[in-house]
Amino acid sequence: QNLQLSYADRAKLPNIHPLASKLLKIMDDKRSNLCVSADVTSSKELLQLADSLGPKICMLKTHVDILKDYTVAFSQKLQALAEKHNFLIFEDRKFADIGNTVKHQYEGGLYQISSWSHIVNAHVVPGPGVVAGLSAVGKTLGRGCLLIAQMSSQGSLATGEYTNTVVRMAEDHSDFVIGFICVSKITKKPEFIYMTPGVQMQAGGDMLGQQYTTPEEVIHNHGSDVIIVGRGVLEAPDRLKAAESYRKSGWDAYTKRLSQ
Ligand code: BMP
Repeated sequence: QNLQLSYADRAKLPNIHPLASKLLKIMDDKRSNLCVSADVTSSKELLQLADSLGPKICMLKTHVDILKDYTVAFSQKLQALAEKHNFLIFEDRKFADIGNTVKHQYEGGLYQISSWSHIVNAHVVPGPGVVAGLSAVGKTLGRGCLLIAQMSSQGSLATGEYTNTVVRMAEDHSDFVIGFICVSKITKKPEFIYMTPGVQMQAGGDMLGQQYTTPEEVIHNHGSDVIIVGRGVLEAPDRLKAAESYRKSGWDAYTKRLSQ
């Protein structure tokens, strides 16, 4: 399963996508496999989060369509903070339409996501056209895409043969697809990045179907690469302290995995 290969070694693999390589280098440099999910509704608060938690994270995940006050200036400030603190931006847009429509949704509209987000993701329910459409916009910009192979929520339909098909689709588009949203490492390929949401310090869930696993379980037992944490950090009394404790848990689980 290649679970002992380090992030730094994987960054140097001959067939790795440049953006995946960049992410793995950031993770190694900052000793962080933490992606904070900045699910707040004010752009000012989001920028404050990015600036204060920036040193602790390898990636910041956004839901730009929940902001009540999005502006182009906001996206420029977010990009500047990503440069300043050396993290990647992942807009969790979950594209899921025919290729021609997602092309417009990715490039245009109010948000012009392709102009500021390093990484986006997609459901492959429509078939490979959704990836081809996104790739037509993102590939020349050096962007990358994660395919949603599994979900953290209760009753998810993304299981079994569906998940296997997602993996094949990623392999067919490895010039643009850099990895997966998944619950565990679902292929043997060390070139892909495995990212897992539904993470808190204590297993459990919320009232709307979310299910939580711990950083140790995700990184050490399930072989995933990146923990995605929203409310575990956002609802903590001290967000910086919480981010540091998730960073440390995720990193400790990774070093434990390496030394096995
Ligand atoms: P929280 O840690 O607060 O439960 O937030 C999880 C975040 O990850 C949310 O932004 C959600 O949209 C996203 N997410 C998820 O929870 N499960 C998935 O399977 C895929 C997701 O993108």
